Amino acid sequence: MAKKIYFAGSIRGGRVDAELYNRIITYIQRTDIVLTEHVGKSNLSLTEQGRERDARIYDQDTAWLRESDLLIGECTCPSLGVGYELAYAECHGIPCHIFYDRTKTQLSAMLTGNPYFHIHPYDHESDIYPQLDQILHQ
Ligand code: 6K6
Repeated sequence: MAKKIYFAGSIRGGRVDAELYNRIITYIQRTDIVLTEHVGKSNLSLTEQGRERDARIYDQDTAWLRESDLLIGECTCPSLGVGYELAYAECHGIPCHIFYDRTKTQLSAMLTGNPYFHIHPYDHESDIYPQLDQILHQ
């Protein structure tokens, strides 16, 4: 059965990897359901929406997190929101897989130091997809 995937990637933390997020999301969608397809879109609004609209984003995203089968995060570009989502997913017992390009960044010790998280450093984007196959089809 298709899994529900919460894909997490930087939005206000910076959109340098938005096209990569989109490729990963498209890859996952070949077999499974991505609840957060918007994270890979190039035209999304980065500006603060005001407390009320941001509250709706928070409510929707945390509801999606609670119903997801697993979280897949691309964490090369640091993001407070993604860090929060990872902690929220851990609190709700949702398995978390974290990818990052080790030639571009070092991950926070708060992630690499937590044995709850499955950490997947990669050197090339092409390394990501076989690992996704294993995660999604195990
Ligand atoms: C509208 C359409 C697309 O995006 C919007 C408005 N913003 C957000 N919508 C949905 N989820 C968001 C939005 N901003 C942040 N998030 C969530 O936080 C996503 O699930 C990302 O994984 C994460 C990014 O956090 P920041 O701190 O980099 O923004």
